[in-house]
Amino acid sequence: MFFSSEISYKYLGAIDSFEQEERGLLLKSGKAALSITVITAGIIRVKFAPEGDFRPRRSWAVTRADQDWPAVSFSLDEGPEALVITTEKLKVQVQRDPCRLTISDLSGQILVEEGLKDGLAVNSKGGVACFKAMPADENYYGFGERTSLLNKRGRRYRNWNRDPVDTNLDHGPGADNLYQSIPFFMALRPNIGGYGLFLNNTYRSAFDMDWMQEGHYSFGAESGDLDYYFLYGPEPATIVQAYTELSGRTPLPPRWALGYQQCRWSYYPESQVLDIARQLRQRRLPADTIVLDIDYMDGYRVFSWDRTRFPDPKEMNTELAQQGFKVVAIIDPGVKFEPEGNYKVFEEGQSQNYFICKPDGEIFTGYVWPGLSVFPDFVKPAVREWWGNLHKVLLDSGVRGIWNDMNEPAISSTPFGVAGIHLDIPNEAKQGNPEEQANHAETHNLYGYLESRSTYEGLVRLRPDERPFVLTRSGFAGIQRYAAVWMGDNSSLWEHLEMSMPQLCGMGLSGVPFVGVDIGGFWESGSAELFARWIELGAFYPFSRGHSAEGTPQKEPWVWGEAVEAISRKYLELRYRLLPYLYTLFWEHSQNGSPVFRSLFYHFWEDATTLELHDQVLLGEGLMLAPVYRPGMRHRTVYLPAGEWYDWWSGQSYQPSQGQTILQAAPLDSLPMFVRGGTILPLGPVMQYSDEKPLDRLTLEIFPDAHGWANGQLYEDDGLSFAYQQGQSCLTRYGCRQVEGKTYLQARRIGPFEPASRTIEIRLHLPDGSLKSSELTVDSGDWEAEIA
Ligand code: MIG
Repeated sequence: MFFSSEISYKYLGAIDSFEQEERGLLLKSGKAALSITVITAGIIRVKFAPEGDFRPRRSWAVTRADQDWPAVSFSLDEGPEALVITTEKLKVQVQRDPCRLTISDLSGQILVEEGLKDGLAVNSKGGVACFKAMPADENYYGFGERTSLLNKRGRRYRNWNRDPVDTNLDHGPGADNLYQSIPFFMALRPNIGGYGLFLNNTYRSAFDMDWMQEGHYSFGAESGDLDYYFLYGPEPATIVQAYTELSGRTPLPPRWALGYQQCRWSYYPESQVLDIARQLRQRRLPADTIVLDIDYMDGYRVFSWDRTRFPDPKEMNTELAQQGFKVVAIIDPGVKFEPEGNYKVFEEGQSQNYFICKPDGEIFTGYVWPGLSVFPDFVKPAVREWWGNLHKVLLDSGVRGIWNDMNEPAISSTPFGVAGIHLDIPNEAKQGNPEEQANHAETHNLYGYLESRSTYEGLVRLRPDERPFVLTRSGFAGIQRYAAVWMGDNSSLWEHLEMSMPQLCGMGLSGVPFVGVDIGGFWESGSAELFARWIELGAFYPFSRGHSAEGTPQKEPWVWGEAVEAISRKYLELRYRLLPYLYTLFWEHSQNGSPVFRSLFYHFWEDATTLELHDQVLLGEGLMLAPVYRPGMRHRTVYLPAGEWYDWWSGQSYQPSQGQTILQAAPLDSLPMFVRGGTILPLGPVMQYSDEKPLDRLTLEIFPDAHGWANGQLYEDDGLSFAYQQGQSCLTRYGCRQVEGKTYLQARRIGPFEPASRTIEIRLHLPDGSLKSSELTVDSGDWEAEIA
């Protein structure tokens, strides 16, 4: 481990005694305790406490409690050399002397084993760590929010949330920890598949994926138990499904949040906000959201409006709503320290003891946008409730969603603008209710997570009929339950456009589907060509938002000239046409944890070429994007895994029997896109905003596989309320079959929700490049048609 060179390791040695428990084994070695818990046939939890006492489960825990999982059967075999637990999927062997854990599948294939021959090693400095063997052909993915390419073998990463303030450099491929910590990764080997590993520890922790090239990887934390879950695949989808059963999934967002969002630091005063909205509509650039950055506030006081810049927020928001816009406003956690100022948020929080105090009991202060500020302790349930309720002012004025920034938290030792250093809340500062005895060291990584939880829960309380939209910069494992996440302050650099693919795919593999990066880049200047390429890809980000920094040139889609504006329109229109598909993918995530934006290996891991492929992505299972991310390039190679693929633009089909690389023309207005044979994509009409009108015309784009078959599905509900949780939704499955030279298309709907009446346009793409289209004037839910 690389926290400190002073750390040495000791080995656990022999097991002295053990007891069988309801879900597994409790073992003792000297004073140390080790427990092995069978969570499901494919999920094993390993906990190790060097001093023998396991930490109590925390009230804010990001994972499901052991007893909340259904009962599971396993057998225990007590051999002279080893104890062996066998589940329906796995064998967990615990060697007695020295203690070594080996997990294999039922065929005997070893999946993971200790990395040191002397067995389980533990950090001797109060921290915990362990080492695992690293097969030469194993690759590692996920790790939450990271820069660089897909595969993290050979890298080492800390988990400690921070705002990387040296922006460009800190966002480069060598960057270490950023705003989010998700101590989860997936290990994958060609032909064998793999497993996920979640380190369930909120302290500062790290993964060292064999930086020293010694043939093992290690992970550990500065304090707390060594507590990890092994999640068996073998395929990526099963691993992500298991991990999101453990850490939770993203509930359906309001459908409008999947529309394009337009942001800048900052749009103000009111006239500028209205002008941006007007431009979007006049230029027919589809968009749902205008985002207000920090300058809408009065002196950066959270939950206030600057009444000079925004004399009547409610009127402005109503006017925007009439044009179909939803307003999202930023909220930072730092509350202006204003003992004399008559500032209600500060006064209430201080009188209730809601702000974090230093170990000596004095209130902790540091500088952020409002000047000297104090920081709510979101670990306390009462603080979360209070903070959540504060959003009433914003909701009352018509704000629809909340953007949580600076919540690592980012704090400076000096006023902004004066050179200073980043200030961390002291590790020993107490947090949470006294009985939990938590401190900042244990809860630092949860600051943004718990702020987002507070916001999410507050919005549900204040507006029980509307799903919240919360966006956050910082988070921890499980953040997907409460918020969408953007990757912070990138730059208008080609490298950052490229990196967005593996970065967002890594988040999806880490359980977080609703992700995006600032389209066009936040810092730096950029160029028309870069913006064009960026919006081509960004129009497909699950969270699709254009944003730019104060002091940089304007970066809206129309500032780059007519050609780029037309490209922006083309791709934003395509996003809006694809909303039925995109929304269905979010529903799929809520069912099985699958990412929306997927690396190719998610479905094609058995094809080893995909294991390093970072520059092509899948939107769902059916649609593959191969963007251009270098200046001057008008072609690119595209890797097509074995199967059938259709060029989205030309209809040309490819049937590689093994993976094949093609050279694809990609003029400036073209993002190479391919649809996998066997797919039916549901598309709607172009709209200027997501709820402009009901889906009155549904287009089914059918791309048959080699047998002439294809499948697709469409999930629908009211897009806004929680009625879907009471069953008010419907799922329509479409199946295309070829029988004796004839092609039939069938629709079957389940669920009581009734979509608006509509016509159906059927477009059957054939392998010879031809297209057969027909129309169905009434969509009755269940139907069957022959495609002539
Ligand atoms: O100190 O609110 O990442 O998106 O525009 C900078 C101003 C604070 C950082 C966010 C960025 C936002 C900016 N914020």
